[in-house]
Amino acid sequence: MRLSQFFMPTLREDPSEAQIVSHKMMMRAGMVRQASAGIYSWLPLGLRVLRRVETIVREEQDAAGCLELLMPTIQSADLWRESGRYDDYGKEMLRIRDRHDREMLFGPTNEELITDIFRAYVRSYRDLPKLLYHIQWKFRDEIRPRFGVMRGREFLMKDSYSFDLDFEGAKRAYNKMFVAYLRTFARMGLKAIPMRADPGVIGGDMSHEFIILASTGESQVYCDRALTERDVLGTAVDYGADLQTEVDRWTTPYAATDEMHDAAKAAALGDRLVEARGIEVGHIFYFGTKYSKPMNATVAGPNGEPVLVEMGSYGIGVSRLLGAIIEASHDEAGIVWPDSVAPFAVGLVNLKPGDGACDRLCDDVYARLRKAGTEVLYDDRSERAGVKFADMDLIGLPWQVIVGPRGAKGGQVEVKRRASGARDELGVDAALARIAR
Ligand code: 5CA
Repeated sequence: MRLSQFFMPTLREDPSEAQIVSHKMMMRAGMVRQASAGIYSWLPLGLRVLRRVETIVREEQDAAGCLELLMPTIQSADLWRESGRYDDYGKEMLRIRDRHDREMLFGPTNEELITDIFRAYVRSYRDLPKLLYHIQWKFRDEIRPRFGVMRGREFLMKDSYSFDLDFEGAKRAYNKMFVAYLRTFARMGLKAIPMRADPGVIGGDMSHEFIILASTGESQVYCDRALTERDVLGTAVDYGADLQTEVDRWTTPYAATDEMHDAAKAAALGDRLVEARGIEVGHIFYFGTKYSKPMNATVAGPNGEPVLVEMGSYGIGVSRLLGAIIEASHDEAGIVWPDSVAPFAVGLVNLKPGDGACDRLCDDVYARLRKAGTEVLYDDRSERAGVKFADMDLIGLPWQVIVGPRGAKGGQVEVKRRASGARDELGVDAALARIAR
């Protein structure tokens, strides 16, 4: 992609409304634009990252044996009356009337709708277990939307739902999702710590939040220092492993959110106790028959009698993750995208467009990178070098290839790794080999 033809409206100054670094940088990099409070348009650069994050989430759900479907954003109030949540949900639910004066709503989550789909088709315990998910926009009329995409009113969520015959089955599904979450966040370069959580309005009695520690986080958390020091990236557990052992390994050290905080247990940790702020990027719940009972979702059990299905739900804040990744990975100059979610792998900077040697060398590098299937953003604009460097650092692509008139004559380019700042003067072949590594 040539930057001269791209649409990336970067800003020199921090927007005044942005309070935390991820919000500032997303605005400055031209990733999103606020449409109204807590509602954002995704500009091309932001959308590319959102898609990357979504793809990792999807691949890990698929790997866990979860089946993707797609439910609508607009739901009928009737289903929510059946579960009893239509009144409980309060002002956070955006309620709408259609032209026939029927009560509708913009879905804040999908337990009711998925339970309705399940009960319409699934008849026998032999059809269990079932694990279904979708990735869809949600709306919650948050009282204080803030921090950009971190606490939006409209936001993209991955939500999965499990259906099992008994508690043991439900626990297996819960453990599968637990492990899928460890893998998902690790692939994004995030250290996400599972913490005992309050199931809240979703209900139930087994629940974990996955938390990224960050001083700007909205959640107060308490945990054993050992957890913060663990190398989360090493937990690429596969589903052949004993999942219960894996889950126990991650949940035995003390880690809890504010509501579940146990002062006595925490005190026992002594100076190993970490009190910190965190960003909730995922939340998993087991809630048994909380929805299947009022909505009468049953299957015929082994002896022919109807059995209420045991359920759980499992959410990931897909759009929130962009903010969380930036909070976890940036420096003074801008964002430092992990390779796995970067909008382009390489930024190619032509310091002197119009100079024959620079143009030829850039065209060559650009063509060869594209041929190798590497996504590259080519800054071919006639801007000052300082502007180009600042923009490139701000948007945080993992590699920069910088081509200036002096080096270009001798066929040399500069390769810079954004994360470390390490730079090398290399010939084109060596530069391409370095990036491909
Ligand atoms: N039905 C359950 C699980 S599928 C549920 O809705 N869980 S939740 O309320 O915890 O939301 C799941 C995830 O969505 C959260 O962990 C968080 O990462 C994200 N999320 C929730 N509210 C917002 C919001 N206002 N803005 C951005 N992300 C949000």
